[in-house]
Amino acid sequence: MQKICIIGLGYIGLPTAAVFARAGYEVVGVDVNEQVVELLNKGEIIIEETGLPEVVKEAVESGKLRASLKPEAADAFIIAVPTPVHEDHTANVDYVVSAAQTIVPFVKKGDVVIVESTIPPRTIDDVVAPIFREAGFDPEQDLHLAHCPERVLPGRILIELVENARIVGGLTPAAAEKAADVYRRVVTGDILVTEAVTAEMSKLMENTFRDVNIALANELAKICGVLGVDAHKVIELANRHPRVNLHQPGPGVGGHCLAVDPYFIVEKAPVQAQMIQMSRDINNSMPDYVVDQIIRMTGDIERPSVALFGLTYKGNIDDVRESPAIEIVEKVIENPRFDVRVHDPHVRNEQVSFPLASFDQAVEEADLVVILADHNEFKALDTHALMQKMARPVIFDTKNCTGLTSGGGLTVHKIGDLRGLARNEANAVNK
Ligand code: SAJ
Repeated sequence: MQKICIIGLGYIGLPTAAVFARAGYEVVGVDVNEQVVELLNKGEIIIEETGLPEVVKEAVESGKLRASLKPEAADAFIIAVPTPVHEDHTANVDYVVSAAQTIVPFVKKGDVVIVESTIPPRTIDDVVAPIFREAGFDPEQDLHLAHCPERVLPGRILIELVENARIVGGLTPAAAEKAADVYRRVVTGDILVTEAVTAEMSKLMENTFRDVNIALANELAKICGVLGVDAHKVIELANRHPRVNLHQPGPGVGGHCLAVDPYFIVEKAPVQAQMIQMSRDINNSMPDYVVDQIIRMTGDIERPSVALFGLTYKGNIDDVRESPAIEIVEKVIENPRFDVRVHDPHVRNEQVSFPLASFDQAVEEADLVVILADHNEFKALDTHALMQKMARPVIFDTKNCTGLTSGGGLTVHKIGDLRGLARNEANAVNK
């Protein structure tokens, strides 16, 4: 096994291509985006991920990694394209289907074909295998078809690609073994071999586990808002129990994984998947909850200046996909009462549809600073500058990341601690 063709050079496909090239494979990365292909061939990338620019540059310079608009013959094919959702939240596997179709002319008997994209249960059996069957292959005999879900955490991708355990689910036991071999040269974590459908379900449950737990934390934050309790303290104390691990409340759940994957289970078993659906609803309600609190915090000002800090779906990345922060910004901008400034040192103007401000521009005469992402920059806010520049130094920390507390003229509210707001107001909003 020498050559690997990777379809999709996004957040998963690109680092995978670079790490596989670094391990000695000849890698061709394929993407429909001409700019991505052109840049990669120069050793450059457009996504932000710790350590990735260096690994890519080295891989391209070594001649082991190159990009192309078209697939080519290889020993193994890895499909790493997005699976977005339709309006009704059902999975859109169109990109996986078209990726499989584009490689069909280049696949030969004995090749390994792996889907890393997240897919609903039974997609390998019911959608991908038939594409090869129609092309004249017997997918069980002629090919080694497998689902090997990516499980890396943005911000830690290069480490987790190598160190995490990998689940490899084959259409047949032989396919699982062959596909596992592809990863053995790169991965130091355990390789866990199973059937395709079990791999599909395991991946979805990992993210669903996290989504449901975050929903519980968000519900706790709302309950504490009504009862006048500090949810962050409750979490800290409860987590001292050896079998309790409450998650963190926040402005909502974003990204292309947690906010999407649980629906792939709901789609297949809507009657049974009650808690999963409800968790999605609770997490989806958080942007409105945050906007309601912003309205309360500025209720006494005629035209409040609100500075919104952080647009990405989590800290220290540049990814604004499915970001609850974007939803919150749009809702606040829609409200004509507010003078809005938006600041995010990790986001470029062309990524968003509203103007971005520098830190200084954003805080100048602001009545409220709202933290929506836990970037390192916001964990070390210059309180002196805030006190000097803001018209009224009030912070609403929806990520509980600033470490700031009320005092010395500064007022700090947190997503799970709204005791600084009048209790009767809290009741009014939460009813
Ligand atoms: N979040 C909270 N509270 C928490 C933890 C997270 O509100 O206690 C929010 C984050 O702010 C963010 C969202 O959840 O908006 C998702 O962030 P994340 O860090 O939990 O996960 P992702 O979406 O970046 O990556 C997840 C990971 N899955 C798990 O941790 C089970 C990653 O390993 C997967 O590879 C990735 O999904 C994926 O691609 O499926």
